[in-house]
Amino acid sequence: MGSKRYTVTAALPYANGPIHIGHLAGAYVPADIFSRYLRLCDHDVAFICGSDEHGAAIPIRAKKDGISPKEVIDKYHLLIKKSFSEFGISFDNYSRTSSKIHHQTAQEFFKDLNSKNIFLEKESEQLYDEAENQFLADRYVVGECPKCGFKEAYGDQCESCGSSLNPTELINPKSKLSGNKPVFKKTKHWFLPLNNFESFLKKWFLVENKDKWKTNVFGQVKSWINEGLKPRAITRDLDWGIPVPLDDADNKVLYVWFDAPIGYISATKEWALSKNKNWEPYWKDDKTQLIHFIGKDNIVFHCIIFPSILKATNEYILPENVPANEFLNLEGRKISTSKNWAIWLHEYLVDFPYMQDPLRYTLTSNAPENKDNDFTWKDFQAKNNNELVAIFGNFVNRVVVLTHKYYDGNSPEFSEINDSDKEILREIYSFPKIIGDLIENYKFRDAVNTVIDLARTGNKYLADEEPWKLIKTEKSERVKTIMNISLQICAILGLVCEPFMPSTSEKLKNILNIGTISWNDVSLENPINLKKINKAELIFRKIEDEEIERQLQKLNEGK
Ligand code: B3M
Ligand code: ZN
Repeated sequence: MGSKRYTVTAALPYANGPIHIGHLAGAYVPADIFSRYLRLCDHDVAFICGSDEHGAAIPIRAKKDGISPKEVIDKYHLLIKKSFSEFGISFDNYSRTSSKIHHQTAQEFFKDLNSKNIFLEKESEQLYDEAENQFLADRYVVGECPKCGFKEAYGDQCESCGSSLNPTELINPKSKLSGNKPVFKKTKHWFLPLNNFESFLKKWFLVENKDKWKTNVFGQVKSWINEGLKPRAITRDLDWGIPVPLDDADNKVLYVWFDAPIGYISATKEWALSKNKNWEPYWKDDKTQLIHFIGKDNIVFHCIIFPSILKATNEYILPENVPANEFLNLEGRKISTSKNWAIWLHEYLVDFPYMQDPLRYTLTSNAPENKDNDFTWKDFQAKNNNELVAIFGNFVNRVVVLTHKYYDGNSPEFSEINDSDKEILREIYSFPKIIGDLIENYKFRDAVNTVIDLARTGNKYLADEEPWKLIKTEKSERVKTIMNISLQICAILGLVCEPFMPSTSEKLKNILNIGTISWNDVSLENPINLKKINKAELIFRKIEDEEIERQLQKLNEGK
């Protein structure tokens, strides 16, 4: 089919620390489910991500660790890339913004918009740290939020109320470098006059596509637009970042939030180059669907600022959707890197080898789709033991073991079929469509819970039909029908669990001796026919209390 082209992006993580479960639940797991599903529908997909290596976060981290910014990004880029790949996040390209292709792409964007007179060039008084001889933008300065009073708000954003700020709006600002009170000093910057984009944004976001956005996304953007949009500086006085490509811009770099989203484009170019493809349709063909997966703190950048930049080029497409998630808490508390209150992906992968899928499953079935949600280790254990092991794994295991016992592993042919069989067949073949529709509507929780419902349906069918009793009677012929249908349920499970639990799907398909199946090729009219199946193998294992206690202890001790 290959009917549609999709460019799917997941927020570029800052290369100043490892990935934790909050990141995974917010953007990467849903983006991966979505991309894997689209590929199974034979669509043309570019699933794009990479490390965000600019911005104040990097040099601040470097200073803290006593290493260079370059050492910081190299260390974390590799760690993040490796852990994503081990976790089964199926990026087509995981790039980085320190790459040459990205510097060039971001500079060309700036030059293009500058030549179109989109920007405003303005001198203004900015905060300056005299001891460090440095202007204080973004994360270099903290102070009281003028909106909510939070004491540790950053120069660009208050993490407590989510407001976007200018450093000069902070009450009692303090330099992050020296701790000193900054002075004002004049400097020139380039601004994106968001006020000029107000009518475009109102029409495009608030009217034309009104019903497409998730309510949490719509609400945030609407209140932003209605508060009135102001010009926003897109350059910085910093020595870490992409140089502003103009002669009169010495020692100035592009604002990290100007260059980072362009990173999606550079990463697409890099990928296309490696595949001998043309990158442009992925960003310029209006039949392409561009979808940004992000956490809620990135909403304004993806729904207001980046679309304004794209619009200003007059060439690029706008996002079809931005299905942002809310936050995931951990054991009732906000995840915090500095307090080490987190579950780090690279550590999880060591502590729970070959157990990617139970974490992917838990993060999805408990995803913070519409409101903040809580991850607890007990819940993780319960979901694994009571749902994956007891429902999904148990069903598959019973079917495979019985098929070997009764038919030497051959999927039995059957001749008779009754009304309840017909009913169950109709039901099970409706699952791919139902689950696919939920995924297409970004309802990943409902989608994965429906996968478990299919396994439940299978268990109920077996329990109702009791083939283990019939096999000993004159009705043993009927067992062929029951086992054949049960095997078909297993095969559909192998297909529909793939986006959520790719390793499980692979194991299951190996047991059933089937290859890749296209999502839309499976139907009542075109049922899956199995032949000889392989021996049962464990697809899920129970998680013991001690394993959970060890993790809780590790968390509470801060390691
Ligand atoms: N680097 C991630 C964050 O805010 C930020 C996203 C960039 S997406 C273009 O945590
Ligand atoms: Zn605030």
